[in-house]
Amino acid sequence: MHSRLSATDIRGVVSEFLQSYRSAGGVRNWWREPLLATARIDDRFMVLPRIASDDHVLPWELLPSAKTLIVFFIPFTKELVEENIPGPYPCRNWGLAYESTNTLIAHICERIKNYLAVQGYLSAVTPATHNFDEAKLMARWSHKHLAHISGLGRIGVNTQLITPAGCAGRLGSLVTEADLGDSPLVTDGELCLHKRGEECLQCLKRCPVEALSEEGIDRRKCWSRLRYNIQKTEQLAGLEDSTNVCGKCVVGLPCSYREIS
Ligand code: B12
Ligand code: SF4
Ligand code: SF4
Repeated sequence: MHSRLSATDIRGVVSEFLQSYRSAGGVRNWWREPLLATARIDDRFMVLPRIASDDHVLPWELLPSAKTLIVFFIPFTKELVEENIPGPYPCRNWGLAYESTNTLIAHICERIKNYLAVQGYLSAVTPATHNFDEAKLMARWSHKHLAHISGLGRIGVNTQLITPAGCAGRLGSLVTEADLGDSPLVTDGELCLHKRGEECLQCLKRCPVEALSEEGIDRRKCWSRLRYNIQKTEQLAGLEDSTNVCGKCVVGLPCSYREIS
């Protein structure tokens, strides 16, 4: 059965799913309402190997019949964002939310995929993370860059995607045969104050290992810190070894958190 679908339908599916996921019990709620954008698959994606990893996968390599990219951002609650501000190490809840949000992203992708399958469309999903080359510290499928192309947000000096709800949260994406068209949330201009020509650069000062500069990120420095945090800090003791967290450069900043109606 093929019917006319739009990004609004998918937003509804995600919102309903999150509501029942939260109320099912057994999971702590670290999340606000997700933001979602779609982009028709066309030549815009050809830029990916130039602006992200040079071997970045193109949407049609994931699913040859793909017509649309769907990308979503799950913003963290104000309480969690504020709890991660003090000190040089992440709070335990930041680590717990990392694990729990990766699981949630996988469930949301599956929910969208199943919903579209019922309408007669195939989809191909990708994981939230842990799909990167540890030598290059780059992924062949970068949600952040896909989100930039789709207009879900813009990349800030902190090298994170800033959305209309802020940058503290996590991203997921998938491709589908359904033609949902373009539905950007940000169409022009930057969301990062510095990139807009205003005074800021506060993110640079927040990094405990000086991994950030105006030129970008020293991935290796950041990675060493994330590994140190999970292996040596008391706050994260007992969490999965793959809990790669710090996040000081996404909290306590003018771009961290924005209320959305
Ligand atoms: C590898 C990786 C890392 C590496 C590299 C980080 C990085 N900046 O890319 C390390 C281990 C350091 C890392 C750290 C963190 N990560 Co990480 N990581 C990834 C992963 C797996 C791939 C990212 C990737 O391929 N980067 C590629 C390179 C090229 O990105 P880049 O250097 O930032 O890109 C620059 C160029 O594109 C350049 N550029 C040049 N020309 C042009 C032209 C245009 C038009 C544009 C747009 C850009 C551009 O500008 C960019 C910024 O400088 C993704 C998951 C995924 N599969 O997408 C998560 C991901 C990026 N990480 C995430 C997070 C949250 C973190 C941490 C906060 C850890 C934590 N959870 O506490 C830190 C933040 C560090 C930081 N400030 O970036 C989130 C980001 C959410 C967001 N709001 O953007 C992601 C998307 C995971 C998820 N599913 O949500 N991560
Ligand atoms: S802290 Fe300021 S300079 Fe850094 S990313 Fe956010 S808005 Fe941009
Ligand atoms: S995650 Fe931590 S170590 Fe990495 S760039 Fe951000 S503040 Fe620096």
